[in-house]
Amino acid sequence: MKILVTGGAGFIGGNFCYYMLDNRPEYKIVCLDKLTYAGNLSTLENALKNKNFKFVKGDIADKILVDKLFADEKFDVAVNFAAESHVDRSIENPEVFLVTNILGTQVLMDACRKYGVKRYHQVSTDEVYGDLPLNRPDLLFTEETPIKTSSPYSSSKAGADLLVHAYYRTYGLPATISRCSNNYGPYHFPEKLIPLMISRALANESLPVYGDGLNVRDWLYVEDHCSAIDLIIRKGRVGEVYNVGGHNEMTNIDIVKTILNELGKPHSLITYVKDRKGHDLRYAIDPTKIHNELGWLPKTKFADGIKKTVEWYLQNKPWWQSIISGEYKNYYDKMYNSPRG
Ligand code: NAD
Ligand code: TDX
Repeated sequence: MKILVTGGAGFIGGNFCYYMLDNRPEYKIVCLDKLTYAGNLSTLENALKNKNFKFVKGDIADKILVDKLFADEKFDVAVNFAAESHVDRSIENPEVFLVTNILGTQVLMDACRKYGVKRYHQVSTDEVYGDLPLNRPDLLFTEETPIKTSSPYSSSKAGADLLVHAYYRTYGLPATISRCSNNYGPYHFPEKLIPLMISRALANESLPVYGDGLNVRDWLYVEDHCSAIDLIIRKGRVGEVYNVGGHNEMTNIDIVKTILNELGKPHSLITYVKDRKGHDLRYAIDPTKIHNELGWLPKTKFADGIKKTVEWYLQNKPWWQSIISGEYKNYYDKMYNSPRG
């Protein structure tokens, strides 16, 4: 079995490579990644020592490169994690989101059709469903919830999902889609809420909470997302969407306070800043379908997962310190220290 993993130098794709190398030692993995600002080869340092793992630098939207890779490697399965993934960046510059997230998906699926790949899996997000009201805890996203996006990022992911469905329906491409809630864990790029707050708290810097901090996200430990994708590619039904989440809704401010408490840092570091434009209020996944059909259940409780995550950032300072000292510093200064027009 040979799997293409795109975006494997990023957060979830990297964790998925390790998950598969550990749990499916009979599989061969080829990772295709453009190494954008969010891609980090040091994430794959240990994977690169494994004879079942190979890294190829390249763009999923590069037709010629992708075609040659598929011709050479003869993949059984392709799992597409590669994406521009940060909502705030999509608000500043939508174009690259459309190119990578939509056209890149098309290029990969065309190659899957041409070379008869047995399964194409699209890693999507709960953000395609838009948001839920804060005062209706009874409402959850199911696979039947209409697509209704808020940001250029979520619109590009929704566009890709629709294209995947069209390739299944029109060409019979054996495709599946997973829509997961917010992930957290090792190798998470420090522009996202949890690693941003950990890295800034450790430096005794202010923690920028958008708006009133009461927006709700549904957090899942990254390894549980990886186990769901592994199940879907082996046992999921083609043409189907599977929601992935562990019923763990928390307000942003509670997340930030939990991190400060874990690190023994004062709550006075919290600074309320201008809200994100179009900021989604609440995400909450109903994972009944993947549980009933495939028997998936998350293993890691938030209280344990956040401890493990904080510990990982304490033990792996060189990984994130090299990121925040580079180009990322200019991004932070631009995004947070100048008014959002
Ligand atoms: P990430 O930003 O950490 O990593 C993305 C990776 O894709 C990087 O290694 C980057 O170099 C690579 N990449 C970007 N453009 C590329 C291109 N054109 N060609 C090849 N490689 C390219 O993202 P992540 O948080 O790991 O998210 C992975 C996937 O999971 C995305 O599709 C995202 O939409 C989805 N998702 C993320 C979350 C979350 O909480 N992070 C939740 C649900 C779904
Ligand atoms: O500095 C910040 N302050 C803040 O209050 C940042 C970066 C975020 N936030 C808030 C915004 C959100 O309500 O925290 C929440 C989480 O923000 P992000 O980490 O940017 O994640 P989110 O916008 O929820 O999107 C994430 O989950 C779905 C991923 O980045 C997406 O790729 C995934 O699809």
